[in-house]
Amino acid sequence: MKTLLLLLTIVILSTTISVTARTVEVEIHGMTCALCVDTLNRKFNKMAGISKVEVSMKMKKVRLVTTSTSPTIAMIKQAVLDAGFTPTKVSVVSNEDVKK
Ligand SMILES: [Cu+2]
Repeated sequence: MKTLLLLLTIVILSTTISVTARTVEVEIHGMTCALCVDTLNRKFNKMAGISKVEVSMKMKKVRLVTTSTSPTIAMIKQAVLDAGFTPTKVSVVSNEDVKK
């Protein structure tokens, strides 16, 4: 009985994890105009595991909603570099269910 309960807990927990989304904020250096915003938008919209992209020129930030594990922080940083910008800070702001 105890084992069953434990198993059930694990199943419930893993289900929760699989639907979990992560919000990542990237501070960007070198973003100056609408074209930069567009470039970053297109770059991240092409990446697997990203469900939402918000680029703020005013805040010089990109906010991404991703799956809990992919893409990795390193991949996100590399994507920013590939787009021609410098990621000054990458932070995971939340790791919870997406409210849509
Ligand atoms: Cu620009």
